[in-house]
Amino acid sequence: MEAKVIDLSKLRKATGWQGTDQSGKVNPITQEDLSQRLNIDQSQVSRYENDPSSIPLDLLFHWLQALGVRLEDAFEMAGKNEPLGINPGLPWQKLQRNCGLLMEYVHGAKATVRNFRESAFNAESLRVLAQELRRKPNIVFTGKFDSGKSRLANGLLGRRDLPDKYQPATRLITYVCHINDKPSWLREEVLILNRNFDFSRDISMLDSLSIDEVNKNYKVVAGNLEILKAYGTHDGKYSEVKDAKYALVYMDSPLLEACNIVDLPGYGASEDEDVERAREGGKVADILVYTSNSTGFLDAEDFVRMQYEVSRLPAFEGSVKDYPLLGNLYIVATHASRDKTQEDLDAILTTASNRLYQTMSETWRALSTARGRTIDAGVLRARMFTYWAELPDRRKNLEECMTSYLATTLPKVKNGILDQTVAEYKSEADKELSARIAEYQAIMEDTTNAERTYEELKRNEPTRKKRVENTKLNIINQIRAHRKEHLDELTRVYEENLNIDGLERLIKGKYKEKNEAQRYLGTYLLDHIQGRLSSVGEEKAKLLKLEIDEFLQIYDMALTSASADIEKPGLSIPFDAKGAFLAGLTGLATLGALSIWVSTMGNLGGYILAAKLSGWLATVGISVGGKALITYLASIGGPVTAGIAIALAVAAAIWSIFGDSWQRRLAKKTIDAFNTKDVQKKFTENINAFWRDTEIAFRDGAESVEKKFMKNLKHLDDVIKGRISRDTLKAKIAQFNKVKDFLANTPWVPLA
Ligand SMILES: Nc1nc2c(ncn2[C@@H]2O[C@H](COP(=O)(O)OP(=O)(O)OP(=O)(O)O)[C@@H](O)[C@H]2O)c(=O)[nH]1
Ligand SMILES: [Mg+2]
Repeated sequence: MEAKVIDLSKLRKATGWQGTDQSGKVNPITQEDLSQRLNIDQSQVSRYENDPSSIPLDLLFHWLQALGVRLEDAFEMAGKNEPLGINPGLPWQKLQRNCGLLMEYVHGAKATVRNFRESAFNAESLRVLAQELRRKPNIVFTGKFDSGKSRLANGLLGRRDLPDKYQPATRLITYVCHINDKPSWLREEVLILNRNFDFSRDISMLDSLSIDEVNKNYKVVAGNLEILKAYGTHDGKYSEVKDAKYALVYMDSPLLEACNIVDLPGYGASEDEDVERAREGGKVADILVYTSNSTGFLDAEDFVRMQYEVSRLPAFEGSVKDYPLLGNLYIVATHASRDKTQEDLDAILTTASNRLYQTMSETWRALSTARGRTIDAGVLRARMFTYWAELPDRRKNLEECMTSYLATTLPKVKNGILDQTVAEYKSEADKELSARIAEYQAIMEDTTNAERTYEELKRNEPTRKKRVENTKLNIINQIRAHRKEHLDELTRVYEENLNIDGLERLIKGKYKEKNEAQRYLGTYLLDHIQGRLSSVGEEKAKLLKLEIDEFLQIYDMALTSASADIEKPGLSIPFDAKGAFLAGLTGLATLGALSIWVSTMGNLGGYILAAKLSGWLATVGISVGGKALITYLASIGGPVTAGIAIALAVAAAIWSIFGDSWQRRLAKKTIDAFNTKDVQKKFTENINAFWRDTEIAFRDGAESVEKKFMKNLKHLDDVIKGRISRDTLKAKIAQFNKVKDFLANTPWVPLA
């Protein structure tokens, strides 16, 4: 039998927590503390830790008792039971094969097809589609610093390659992928990138970058896993290299066959660079793991952070009947060691889920609407898990749930969505290209008729222009009216919620314990105010969407009414007003209320995947490949929130009170905190910015449609007036037909 030696030093550090100090840092028990507990000299503790095989058996038993560890657990901690990682199998194998075939198909296309750009449906957009479809889901690890994110990620990977240690460790947004997914231009296992890299936009398109581009714009250094320690941790050798922002890491692990991992820097008490990075990394999450130490599990700060992350998580509910509600959210109580009994842990999680539900009631209400099912405290409880690497029973539930989610649940949902997306792309392509072909054919076959239609169209131009101008003006006025009403709503919500008597009543009704009220009241109020403002904003955004659709119809109608008078409708002029409007928005970083318009454009259709739109959508915070797109306003583009910084400042300002009945004092204090932290001003600024962004986005979109329309008109003019010859027309028709056939024959074996 192999002799087992217990690593006593590791054991002491891993189990003997002395709690946390004021900065939130976890302190392990020291050698001195242990020597006192054992009533021996510190030098002896040191000696046995250096040479554990020499410890007498009776001392070993006392030793374990002093640390509160059972013998079998001690062996586990000594390395025997290091997690081997989870293995969801190869859930995307069929998909990868499909996408591989698609890529080959595009590569093999004839030059005439490959270079065709007269429609958004072309070989290039098919290639971008394939690239987007084959992207593996991203699991993002987030939570406060030192809460065990990296250690948990390591445990699930079955490796210890991500640096995990006491001090705030992770410094870079660390993107971990399977070694086989390494882009062909990269030789090394680890690549450190600088801040020029646009993570949410570029990460799924690594393959289309070139080594020259990377070297010139993004690369800081490349190397092996040692590089990750040197650049990726706060006390690493090159931690002061300010330029380094991201680490791409390629390694071998069964988990990485099923997903990519994003390990983020932790949230600290203040809004520093790590926090900003944590937030940026969260954008690409398909699955979110939120870690919090089971000692002090989920405080008000965690609530604020989690709310933000969960709101923007893609919703897959509704696509598949037995999909677990909030199935892509894992809230993990880390450090679930033997210090705590199973009963302790159960109680901790249950209390936390009730509190989380009650404090963030508006958030859950809105998410329930967005996801079509009711989220209550029980649902939240079911999304909570424990973890301690050394104890299989404390990690089993998480490991099993995540494995089956990745192996079965998610592929089932995604495969359906992917099949549908490809089918839609093909049918949209066929529709649009056929219409263009018919248009050219009509012109060729019946010139007089085409000319008459065109003349009619020209005659209608002044009327159309006037209608466009009027409607545009009307919409802009409405946007301004919405803004004013939105601000009025803020004043009303504020007066209703922040008066002493009302607040005192609320506190009496809602909280029994002073301590609890103090901790959670500020967060509850902010959530409440935000919820009201968001739902008002969402209603307005939906009204605006209807107006915009009507506005775009003017363009469609200009074309149909032009050919309506003619007995034989020979000429139909396809014009993609929506696509043109959308194209006008793509340069913008925020869309205000127009996020709703974009998000309800249907399940991708042809527009969204054409060109590089998918990357842009990620940039403005709309995720592609969710249940369609997200419609909950707070989750897209500019959420109407006071901002995390202010929420934390308010919460902190309320935490110390003295004087009258505590409820009344707390009410006063809370109102003071809201006032001194300028919460109302902050909300006002955000509402103003939201509607300003909306107006800018609308103007840009409208301008883009008009330009495109005029360009089409000009093209039509050229064709009809014979400036484009019949031979050119014939060649065009032939070319369109080739592309149409090419896209119609796109290879795709149904996945679902
Ligand atoms: N033994 C043991 N130690 C753990 C476990 N989880 C976390 N720790 C320890 O707790 C400390 C913090 O864990 P990390 O994984 O580095 O925490 P983090 O959240 O990644 O921290 P930052 O990167 O600073 O945000 C490290 O010393 C870990 O080794 C566990 O399951 N078992
Ligand atoms: Mg870390």
